Amino acid sequence: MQSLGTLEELPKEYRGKLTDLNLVPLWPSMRAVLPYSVPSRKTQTLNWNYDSVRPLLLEAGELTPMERAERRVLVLANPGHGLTNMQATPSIYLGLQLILPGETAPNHRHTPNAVRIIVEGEGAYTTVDGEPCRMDRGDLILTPSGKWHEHCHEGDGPIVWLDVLDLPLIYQLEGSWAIEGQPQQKKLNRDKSFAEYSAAGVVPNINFERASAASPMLRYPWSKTRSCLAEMAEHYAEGLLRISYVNPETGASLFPSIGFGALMLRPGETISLPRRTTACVFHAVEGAGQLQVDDGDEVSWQARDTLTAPGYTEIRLSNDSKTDPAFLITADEAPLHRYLGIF
Ligand code: GTQ
Repeated sequence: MQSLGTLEELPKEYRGKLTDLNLVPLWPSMRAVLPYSVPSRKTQTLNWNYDSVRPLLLEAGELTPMERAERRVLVLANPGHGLTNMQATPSIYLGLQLILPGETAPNHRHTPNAVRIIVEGEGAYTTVDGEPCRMDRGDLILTPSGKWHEHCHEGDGPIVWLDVLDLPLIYQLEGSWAIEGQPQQKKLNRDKSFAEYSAAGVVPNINFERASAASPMLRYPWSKTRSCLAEMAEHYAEGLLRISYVNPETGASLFPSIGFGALMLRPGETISLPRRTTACVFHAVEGAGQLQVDDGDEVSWQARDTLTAPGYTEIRLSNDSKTDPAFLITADEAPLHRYLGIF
């Protein structure tokens, strides 16, 4: 490959004239933006160990009342992207959110899409456009772009969940904004959308109309996902045990930007995920093990930890236990890569 001219080779005076007119020569930066064969990746392989983060999150509960936070969140910022940019991967934002008993994170809606993955605690619910979605460990609660949502906690201990948003992408597109609303009237006692879609392959047909492209199901309980993976394991003695979370009407990913899935590792198993273009997020729901990216160092993880790995790599995950399975929820940018034709 030919080496290209550098900035320093250009006369200082010429560079100054370019700058004055807001011009930049391409060739000195050409290889940086179009590297040969493999893209440059800022996403670092990381584990945010929950046991380390939890005390700081609880301290935030003492330091900052809800009125002064609105959302009491510690953002899992991948240093490769710059801590203040709040990116776990190029387009995925991750945050651990704490609500204490009796607190409410007030009603609002915004353009970014969000999923909550419940990490610890019980007795909380998120009301999404009037529908209270209960939040149990490992559940996915969807608040698609534009839907009102407020989080309430009527349980005893703290509740913590992982927020997964396409905020970095929407922000980059200069499309990120929010509005506050009055507290929601709970129109229902429980999540209707889950009742409607609680049986696989069965969808409601009561004055039924597909009103929106967003997934109509707002809560994906972990108990269902776990039993599906466990039953799959009875049929497959080997091979990846993996599911995708989809819109039950269309089979599309939950959001156009982020795809969600879950993996089961059999006792003692090491799996290798095929090399793909997209960076990936892992949240360990059960078990403990190792993650290795290409020939890099191994990172240990345990239940409730959250990890990231860059794209274009081979990812190996292993289960430390010889007796029990391990389960991880995944999030990646595959839908966006597919749409853009770069997957
Ligand atoms: O719960 O609505 O972590 O609006 C970041 C922005 C959570 C939320 C975040 C948000 C929320």
